[in-house]
Amino acid sequence: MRRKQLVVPKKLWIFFVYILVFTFSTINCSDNIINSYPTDNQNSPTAISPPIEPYYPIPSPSQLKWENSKIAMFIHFGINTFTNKEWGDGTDDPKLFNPTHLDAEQWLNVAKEIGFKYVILTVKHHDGFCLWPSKYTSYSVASSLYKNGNGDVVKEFSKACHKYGLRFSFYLSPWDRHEPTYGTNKYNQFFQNQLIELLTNYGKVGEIWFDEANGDDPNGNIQYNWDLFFSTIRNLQPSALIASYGPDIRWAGNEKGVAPDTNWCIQPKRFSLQPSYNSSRVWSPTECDVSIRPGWFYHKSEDSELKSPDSLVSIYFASVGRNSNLLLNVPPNKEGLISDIDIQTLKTWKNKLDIIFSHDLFLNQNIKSSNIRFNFKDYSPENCLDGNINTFWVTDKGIDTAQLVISLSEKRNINIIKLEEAIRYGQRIKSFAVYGFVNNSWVRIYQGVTIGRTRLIKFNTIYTDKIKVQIKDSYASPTLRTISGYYYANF
Ligand code: FUL
Repeated sequence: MRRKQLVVPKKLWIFFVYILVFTFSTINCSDNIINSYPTDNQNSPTAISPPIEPYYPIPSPSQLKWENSKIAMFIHFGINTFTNKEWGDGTDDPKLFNPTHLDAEQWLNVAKEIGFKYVILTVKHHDGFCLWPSKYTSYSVASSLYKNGNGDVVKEFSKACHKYGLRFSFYLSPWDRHEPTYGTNKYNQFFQNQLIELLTNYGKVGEIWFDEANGDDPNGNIQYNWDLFFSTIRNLQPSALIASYGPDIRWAGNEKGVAPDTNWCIQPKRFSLQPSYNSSRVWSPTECDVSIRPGWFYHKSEDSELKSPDSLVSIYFASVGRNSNLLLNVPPNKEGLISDIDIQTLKTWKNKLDIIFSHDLFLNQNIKSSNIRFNFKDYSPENCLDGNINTFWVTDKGIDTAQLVISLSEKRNINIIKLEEAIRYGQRIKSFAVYGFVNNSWVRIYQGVTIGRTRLIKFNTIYTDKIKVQIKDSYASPTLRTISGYYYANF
């Protein structure tokens, strides 16, 4: 009897090869995935695309969520609000603290409306006055006239944060000009006790901001037990991020809201708690703090000196647009409310940003790239133009340069381009340029080093239907999740 020969149809062969590629790429990544964050293609459109190998270090899930927040509100409020000072010396009478109409929901309402994703309150500034009734000092709301000493501003604030779905975060000054033990070893225990109160009584914490400022100790002789503080936070609030002086978020280095033009999240390891993946480098994104007013605390005399909405737009470009988060301070007044003038300024600023970014000229236009990982749709350049930050383009392994050309259905005025890497796989691009096709030739609009979560490029208006993004060099196959183009006439 003649045996029937098994004929495997071509489609089935392709399927076998696909399964093989998938299996090998998974095995290949497994080394890296040990001790790392889950970074495979969990958010990709289909579950079977081979995972992308991370380029370490990469953001933790909390850092990633934080970076995608982009903007946050800082709230400086305390005894200084009532003494008209910026730095109290710790001797002001706590009875001076008496906001007559304090309404944390008003603060959160404003924050929500503007689009801030987390809010950081100064629960204790350098003067040592606590906005919560700490058991460890009498220098707090408990000794004030506010609610006859029965108030707890941190409770009201945290409740409002949880209610409005914005991450409850706080600034706690290590420098304490009131506490008698300050400067001795005992102070570490005092600070630790206060930290535990804040970490255990107010629900989930998003970010904790430690300020390095100390006017009484300019050479930094005071020793804080940072290891103790950091490990306490990790134990009690594992997803909270420690910022400014801390392992998770880096201060941008000034109080003007401006990040360095070249801004890497990849940084030398500084704290033992930072996961470094067997290398000396860690993931450390920047946060740019700045106040809407000249001072950090409310002063009536500054009501006419608010930053203009236009200058806040420039600050947005110089912070968010340079791979950083923007932390904008809006201080409540003596009544305990954010003043109308601040709200109006914020609203006009938001309105301007909405107008600038409302119409993405590249959305779902035509795009071609010189390379696509496995030629898979899940990794195709169309993902950069789909308005979805979870989909992205990536090249084949070993391909570190590439070019992408966007063709618009018609010529347009363009003066802003937004680029974003899929940073959950690391910050990979280290040199890039952008060109516009004008008068039959490619004109260079911009060239730079880092992109990261967001790079905003502002340039003199060009009228074109073709834009080219050239990735000149990368640490690993480059990824991009967003390429957007805009036109704003009123710069
Ligand atoms: C500084 C402080 O001294 C200022 O008062 C303010 O809190 C700012 C955010 O940080 O170091």
